[in-house]
Amino acid sequence: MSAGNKRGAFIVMEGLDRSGKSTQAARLLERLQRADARVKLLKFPDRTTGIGITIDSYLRSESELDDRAIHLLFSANRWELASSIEESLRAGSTVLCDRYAFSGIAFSAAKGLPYEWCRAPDISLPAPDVTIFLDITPEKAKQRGGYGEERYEKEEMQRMVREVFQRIGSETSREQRWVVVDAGQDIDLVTEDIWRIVEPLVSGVLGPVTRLWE
Ligand code: NYM
Ligand code: MG
Repeated sequence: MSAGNKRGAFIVMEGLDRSGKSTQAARLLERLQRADARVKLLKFPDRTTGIGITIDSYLRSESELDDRAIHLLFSANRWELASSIEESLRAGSTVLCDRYAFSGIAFSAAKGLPYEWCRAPDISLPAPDVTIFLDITPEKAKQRGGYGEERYEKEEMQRMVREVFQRIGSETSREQRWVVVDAGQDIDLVTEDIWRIVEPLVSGVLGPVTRLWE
């Protein structure tokens, strides 16, 4: 990162299950490391923390939890890492995040919880400088070898999740950019589209870290 009062960029990747998000995040990490050594890759849910272990057990259907309780745990899992995200950004690292608060809203609202209720616990989290939404139809996602065993990995559910993601995108402010990338195209073209969005941010961004929906 160049000198001056720049901080690291906060980049979030979102999408349906099987949208290719984790593959693209890994490719982007590698490319960022070549361009700028200081980059951190995070993934939500972070299944390694105490809260994350509870979430993991729920996702694998090894335990049951009230819809609102699990929603709040997903949010708490972000809050427990919020200050370290901010510190990394201020220290000049690029932070790349595989899923964030938008997944929290999309999956819980798709289950039928009220949209505004779902958004509330994530208000004031560090806001991404850009969110890249890897858009794929649920039909196409399903063709990619089918879904795994985890909760939510069903075509009908994914269809509703996509609709909520589209609503989130339409309501995101200009400053907190939401960029849609066609994730149904050739994997290398997706990588190139993502790089075109991220490359201008590699040298860091000016101004303080903003907060979600404030
Ligand atoms: N998920 C993820 C939620 O329901 N709420 C959240 O806040 C987050 C971050 O967890 N189907 C869901 C989306 C996924 C699942 O994520 C696990 P992944 O990226 O498939 O490991
Ligand atoms: Mg998944």
